[in-house]
Amino acid sequence: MAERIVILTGAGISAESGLGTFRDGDGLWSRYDLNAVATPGGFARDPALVHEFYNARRANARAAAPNAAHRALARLERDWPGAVLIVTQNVDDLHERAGSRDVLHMHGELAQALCAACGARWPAPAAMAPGDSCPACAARAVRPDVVWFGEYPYHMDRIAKALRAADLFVAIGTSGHVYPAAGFVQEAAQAGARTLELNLEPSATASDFDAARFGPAGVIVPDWVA
Ligand code: BJW
Repeated sequence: MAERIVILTGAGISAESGLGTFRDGDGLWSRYDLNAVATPGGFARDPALVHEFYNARRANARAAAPNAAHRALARLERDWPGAVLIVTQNVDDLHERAGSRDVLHMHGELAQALCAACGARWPAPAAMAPGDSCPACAARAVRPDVVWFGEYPYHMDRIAKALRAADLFVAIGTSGHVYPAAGFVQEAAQAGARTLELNLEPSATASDFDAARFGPAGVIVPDWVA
């Protein structure tokens, strides 16, 4: 197939798997102060609170199962090998567990631990805690391997290249409030891609898309893939 499809996913695609979104009425940011749990400064001030936040989310993600939307995207990739790239802002591994292979986690992964001193990465234990030491360099600088506000998202070179080459850009279940991901629709459109939003309701960047379908991801994503 000549089509190259870049699919950006956000918390909304995992909502029907029971994982909370951030900015919906009952979302994580209604219960937690994002400055306390999702910034380098918050981690420096209270690492125990930040570990507690991510330990709980890691446990929830491990207990969750992929839903019909994750499975539909995995089917799309199987049907069009080499044509589909998923760029996810999500730190869960539900795309991979549904069978998707070409997945970039631009905001990191709950399943990984990162040493802020030497950059080593290893599978995160169920419960991380302040004072844990790095298995590679022994520094007590262990953190969740996630991208906080003010930090540089991962895989940006590969994402920029894919957006420039895309024929179709699809955003699924993301509010369009967090950059640089919220700017991808404009980057892809400027490079000539058609753009489609699949979301429960119009995002902050809805007017940038050529087309949209609204409803629960578990319904509208399989409908779109079919
Ligand atoms: C459903 C559904 C269902 C519900 N079916 N849909 C001023 C202007 C512009 C930018 C900035 C600025 N000031 C600061 C910045 C930069 C900052 C930023 O964007 N801030 C904004 C808040 C303004 N960004 C950064 O700091 C980033 N780094 C950076 O910019 O580096 C410099 C740089 C510049 C240029 C190029 C490259 C680099 C880093 C951002 C890191 C975000 N980190 C978090 C937490 C870490 C991971 C984690 O703990 O999980 O990532 S914040 C949080 O938001 C998380 C998410 O990945 C991210 C996006 O949220 P998402 O996925 O959109 O979720 P929600 O809840 O917002 O939306 C859910 C959607 O689903 C809604 O639309 C619902 O309707 C829908 N939905 N149920 C379908 N069943």
